[in-house]
Amino acid sequence: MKLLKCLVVACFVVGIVGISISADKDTKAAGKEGAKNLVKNGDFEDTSGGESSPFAYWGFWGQWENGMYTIAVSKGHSGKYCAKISCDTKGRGGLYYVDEKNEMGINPGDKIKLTVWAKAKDANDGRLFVNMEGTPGDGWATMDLKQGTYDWTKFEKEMQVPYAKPKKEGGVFHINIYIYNKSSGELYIDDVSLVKTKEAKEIEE
Ligand SMILES: [Ca+2]
Repeated sequence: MKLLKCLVVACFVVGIVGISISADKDTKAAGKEGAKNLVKNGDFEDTSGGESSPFAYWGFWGQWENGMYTIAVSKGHSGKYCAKISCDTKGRGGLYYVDEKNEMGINPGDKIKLTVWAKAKDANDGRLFVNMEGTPGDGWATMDLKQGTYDWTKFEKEMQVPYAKPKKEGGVFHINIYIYNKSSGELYIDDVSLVKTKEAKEIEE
């Protein structure tokens, strides 16, 4: 009977805080093995984005290096949606997650695991890669995605966040995730996840 009572209370509480719980669940959906995915909308299900991208929390720019890339909502690997990047003119386009306030809570020395699911069609003659940016500098770690034509594939890399000081006064240490496309064709991205695998215990300057 005690268990039943607990269940009734739990249901009541869930009813009250239902909105926050479901939002939290969305954030965790792309995480693996119980580790919390620190990337918001890593599963691209929230398509209430801003000016540069249809996806909440994600930005996009398609015209680096004289390129012309566009971004759109497409059928997902998980859930309903994913991000589709199409090339009109080869150059460099990028889908990015900027975390200037360090809401992910990343510290120098932390060990993290980055996971990206990708699918491609005729993505040729140019690098597809994740570039880790932010306080430690652009490209402090990179992870290449496969070129060519292939179905949903998981790409994963463990990395350690280097020590660096914010350049601006009052700036906070943070890292950003840039997914760059220098290929032709189409690239689909879903289930971007960044989890901490080990916290930094002691940082030496
Ligand atoms: Ca999705």
